[in-house]
Amino acid sequence: MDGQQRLKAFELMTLIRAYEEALVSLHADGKAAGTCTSVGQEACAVGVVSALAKDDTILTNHRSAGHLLARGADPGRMMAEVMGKRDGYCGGKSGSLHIAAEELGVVLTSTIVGGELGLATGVALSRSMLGGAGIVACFFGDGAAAQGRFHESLNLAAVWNLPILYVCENNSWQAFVHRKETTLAERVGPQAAHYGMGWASVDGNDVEAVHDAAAQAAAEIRRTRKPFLLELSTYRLRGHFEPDDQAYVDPVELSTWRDRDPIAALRSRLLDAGSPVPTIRAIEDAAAQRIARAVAFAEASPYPDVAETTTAVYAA
Ligand SMILES: Cc1ncc(C[n+]2csc(CCOP(=O)(O)OP(=O)(O)O)c2C)c(N)n1
Repeated sequence: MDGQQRLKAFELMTLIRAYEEALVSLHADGKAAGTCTSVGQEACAVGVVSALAKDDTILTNHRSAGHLLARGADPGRMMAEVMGKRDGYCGGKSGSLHIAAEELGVVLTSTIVGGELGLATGVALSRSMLGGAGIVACFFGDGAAAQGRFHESLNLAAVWNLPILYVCENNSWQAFVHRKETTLAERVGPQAAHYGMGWASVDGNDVEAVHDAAAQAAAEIRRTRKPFLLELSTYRLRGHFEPDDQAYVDPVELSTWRDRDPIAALRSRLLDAGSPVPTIRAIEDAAAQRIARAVAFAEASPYPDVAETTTAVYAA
């Protein structure tokens, strides 16, 4: 990343943090539904999404605000969606857990853990059969990687040569269960090798390392049209679903990762590289102001009409 890209990454990561913190307090005030935040994982979203091209497609999971905002989603429309308002990306019907934004190439946010893995296989298969150029990026957690669907999806993607960038955000938690209680495997990445797939495992709290690894992986997928698994080691700094007092979390582990906050790390790196303090502060202030405007927009947006509840929905 050059200096400009680093500043842009800082801007987006700060925006994501401000957005999620605002949602937490709106929820505390009874104005928004609970949500799964990605606080602590902003470098994963920004590092990967900044390595994607316009015609690439994204599928994601319940911890998706960072992926959407990094892709250029409007925070006001996202917040309106979480508040169930008409101006939300899905007319207020999806909440925070199912946002889809076709114009951003975000096909789906799945809250069925691992659901996005199987669906990404289908999206990439259709793309490859129709001859589209872009690749599919699929975000999921280490909990999803403990499912059979993970293995089935990777196996088929490898056999069918599907252009999928699998991005495992290994944040050590699977709802209220620590990863160590469900698997003895230290890493998710090496499992891709069993399917003949390339993989890499990098520090998910270092946005530059994530961006470089994702850019390299995406280039390889574009060249070979074969899948690749990128594992990002990170940590969920807030609870599973707001509100959550994290009483079940080892305080030493939590504080170790708080000291590795990806935004604070990038901030120090920028300052060390000569970015002036006023520049950094201006970015932080701009993010706070943008989120204040987003909150005002979402609050002013009306609730959908009762008649709209049965439009644009699908039932099998
Ligand atoms: C099939 C299925 N099983 C269980 C759940 C309940 N659930 C929601 S999130 C979650 C944990 C997911 O962990 P992980 O995939 O690591 O993602 P993270 O929340 O850590 O980002 C669980 C078990 C669900 N939504 N879907």
